[in-house]
Amino acid sequence: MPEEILDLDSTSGSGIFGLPFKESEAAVVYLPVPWEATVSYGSGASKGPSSILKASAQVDLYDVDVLRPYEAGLHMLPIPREVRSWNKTARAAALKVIRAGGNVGGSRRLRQALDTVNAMSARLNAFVRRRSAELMAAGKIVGLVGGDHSAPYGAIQAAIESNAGLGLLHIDAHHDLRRAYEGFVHSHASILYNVLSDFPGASKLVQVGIRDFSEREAEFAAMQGSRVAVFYDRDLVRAKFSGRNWAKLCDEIVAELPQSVWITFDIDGLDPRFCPNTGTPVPGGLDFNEANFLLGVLARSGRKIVGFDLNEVSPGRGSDWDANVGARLLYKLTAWTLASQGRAKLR
Ligand SMILES: [Mn+2]
Repeated sequence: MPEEILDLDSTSGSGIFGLPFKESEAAVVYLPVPWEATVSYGSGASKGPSSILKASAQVDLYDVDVLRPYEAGLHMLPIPREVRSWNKTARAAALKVIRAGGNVGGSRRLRQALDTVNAMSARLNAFVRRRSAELMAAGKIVGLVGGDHSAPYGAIQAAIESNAGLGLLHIDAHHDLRRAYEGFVHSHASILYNVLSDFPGASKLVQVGIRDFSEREAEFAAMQGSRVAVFYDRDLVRAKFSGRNWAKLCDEIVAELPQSVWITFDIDGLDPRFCPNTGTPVPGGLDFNEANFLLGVLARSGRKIVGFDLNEVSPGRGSDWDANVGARLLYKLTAWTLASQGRAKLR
């Protein structure tokens, strides 16, 4: 559908990116997950989906990398009410545990609160897995929009179950390899630990931009052998400072990935000037253009991006900058994913 037929001007504001597509007409369906039960520092990630939806209206649909990616149809599902409700219950319980420093000790009250959080997380994961699997079975590309980084666990599970030998490209400031951070089994800081431990079908994890982590996490990553490849921010920066170019580094990163890839993107993998209000910002990180270039190298490599998640976008008070960047990143993730599947053409 060329722009004239879509009549984009008259439909602006109707759906994500101002597009008119219904779920049935869309190749890409965004699953919004307003969840931030276990955030440990700054809050606001549960407003990620609504703020990205709002900011998406001002993203120009013309894309310099991919020819008319919107023609495949892009649709965001309504924000699930049950998730909002579970998040509220789980967050209230989690705060009790967090205020006690994650130390439940012999307190029955705190033990109950911890059990509530873990039970709600399990419920969320089952919901996200079921909805993702339904969409994938209907031939949709799933783009999960968090939420904190624990939100996509069920979507990653569904992707692993329907794609043999799936690899994960993980862009983040953090390893997210902590076991039950603050006692929460499904903490935002534990997602990749859980994915590696729970799903033997995850054949490979490639982490990029990592720069704030514990010794135990680094040891855990190293212990996984060839199943995990880490491109620490410090090492990428040193390589660049010594004259290696980003294109070559991207080739090295992509070479670690198998044929089918899920992208799990924590916005804090970017330099915090692109996400000043994210929950756990860390200096350093990727430039927006570096991240986009890396996605392009992946899409052009002949590998298939089967789906993706974008997390930890948190709107600031009185500023839509974080949501603006989030919406633009969501569009780029979508465009490269479609191109990698031959459902949109590279320019
Ligand atoms: Mn993360």
